[in-house]
Amino acid sequence: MMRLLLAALAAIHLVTAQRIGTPEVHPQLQTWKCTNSTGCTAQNTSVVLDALSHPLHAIGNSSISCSDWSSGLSKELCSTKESCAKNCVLDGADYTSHGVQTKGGSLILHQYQKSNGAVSAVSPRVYLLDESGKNYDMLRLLNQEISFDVELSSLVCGMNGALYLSEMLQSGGRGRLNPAGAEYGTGYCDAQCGTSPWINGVANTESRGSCCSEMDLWEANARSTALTPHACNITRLYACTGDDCGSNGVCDKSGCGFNPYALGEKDYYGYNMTVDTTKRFTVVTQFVTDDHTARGRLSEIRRLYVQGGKVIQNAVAKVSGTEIDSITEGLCESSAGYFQKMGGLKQMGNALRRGMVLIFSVWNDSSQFMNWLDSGSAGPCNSTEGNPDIIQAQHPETSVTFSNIRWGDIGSTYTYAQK
Ligand SMILES: *[C@@H]1O[C@H](CO)[C@@H](O)[C@H](O)[C@H]1NC(C)=O
Ligand SMILES: *[C@@H]1O[C@H](CO)[C@@H](O)[C@H](O)[C@H]1NC(C)=O
Ligand SMILES: *[C@@H]1O[C@H](CO)[C@@H](O)[C@H](O)[C@H]1NC(C)=O
Ligand SMILES: *[C@@H]1O[C@H](CO)[C@@H](O)[C@H](O)[C@H]1NC(C)=O
Ligand SMILES: *[C@@H]1O[C@H](CO)[C@@H](O)[C@H](O)[C@H]1NC(C)=O
Ligand SMILES: *[C@@H]1O[C@H](CO)[C@@H](O)[C@H](O)[C@H]1NC(C)=O
Ligand SMILES: CC(=O)N[C@H]1CO[C@H](CO)[C@@H](O)[C@@H]1O
Repeated sequence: MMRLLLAALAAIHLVTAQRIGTPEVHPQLQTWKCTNSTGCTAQNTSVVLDALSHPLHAIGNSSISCSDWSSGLSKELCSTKESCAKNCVLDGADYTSHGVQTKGGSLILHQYQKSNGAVSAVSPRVYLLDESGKNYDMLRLLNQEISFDVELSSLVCGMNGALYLSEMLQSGGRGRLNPAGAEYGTGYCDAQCGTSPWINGVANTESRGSCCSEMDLWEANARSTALTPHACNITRLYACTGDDCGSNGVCDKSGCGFNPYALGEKDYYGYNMTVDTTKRFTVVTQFVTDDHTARGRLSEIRRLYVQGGKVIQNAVAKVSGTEIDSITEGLCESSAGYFQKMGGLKQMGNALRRGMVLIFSVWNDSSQFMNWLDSGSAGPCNSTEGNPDIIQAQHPETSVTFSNIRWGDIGSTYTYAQK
């Protein structure tokens, strides 16, 4: 029965869809769901690398690539969506060689990989799958909180270890031209509306951008950190063209951010500071609504930390004479005009209510050296030390570890009341 079914499926793929080659083995990453009354329950979730980190090649010849990050789609094999689907096969990824390792509830991402003595940048980006391993886990965090531990002492100036949410499709856009779907990491989008060779796993022959609302829970290195919602006035992945993709388009690219240093609190976060980045700590983010239910309107994004068994309240900054320690309508009014135009916290809250995909990445920035995060008014780094060439030469071991990822009722995730 099974064999007949597989044969039938294979036959369908042959005529209609880009095929699945070698199987995918997802690294398990245990996460926890928590409630006030029952504590935290473990879940057998796993992670998947982005589709572009999977070998995608011509059928019958694995040395002919169908697309990659830099050069885009192969002109010969992928002139149309249909031909691309017919000519190409997607193989399972090798996680270790992409700098990704998990153990229990812990995920380590390395920026560089050494092979045969040569160091190369791998910049892994992975997505959280649900317990079936077939679809993304949809986190619905309105009137909830999420917490995780982070160890980022080796993330120097210019690096970014990120943990964030994007409103991707639960299936990764699985369909006739994309049988692989979330299982092979398809369907990425974010508020920068970037252009990738694929949109929802289908060849992006018109060079559109992939836009969707994005909630940056954590973009940080050992010197600087930012918490930033980015709203879009569309729901789920929207394939933009022209002005829609730009900074006056359907997404707010700058966001309504909270970076303690940028807000004047320069001794709060860093090596040996109030939040001491030489050691591991817990980051808690709470999505508070106006009526304290999941039907309400997102009114505040709160942050706190736990380190060495102590709860550390967020930095308190002065913005136009008012003390603030969270992201509120007031902060966004005064600092994030386009975020407001795209619907602001209310719109961000709608995406959190519908469900978003949890994303982990580590990356560097050869064009701006991550200055927007950690240099000038944003942080203590100088404007050139984030140059990836310097990082590669001096800190090839740079990495981030995320662990103990928990979400649920406000107040239920960071006491570690395990069931
Ligand atoms: C989770 O995985 C572990 C080890 O693979 C297994 O023992 C356990 O039964 C699984 N739990 C669930 C709920 O599937
Ligand atoms: C695969 O493609 C490469 C590069 O075009 C070529 O050198 C090689 O001969 C091909 N191999 C097979 C088995 O067709
Ligand atoms: C979203 O914003 C863009 C740019 O301001 C605008 O052109 C478009 O009409 C807006 N769409 C909706 C649904 O509000
Ligand atoms: C942090 O403090 C420890 C202990 O006092 C010290 O050994 C270390 O050099 C300090 N690190 C930095 C980067 O200042
Ligand atoms: C920036 O910092 C690096 C590392 O500390 C240092 O080598 C470099 O001279 C600094 N550059 C400037 C312009 O201050
Ligand atoms: C959970 O407990 C916190 C206080 O610790 C309270 O603020 C919150 O409303 C509770 N949530 C639920 C769903 O009971
Ligand atoms: C996105 C980006 O700029 N990545 C760079 C990271 O650093 C390596 C060198 O260490 C570059 O090759 C990448 O382009």
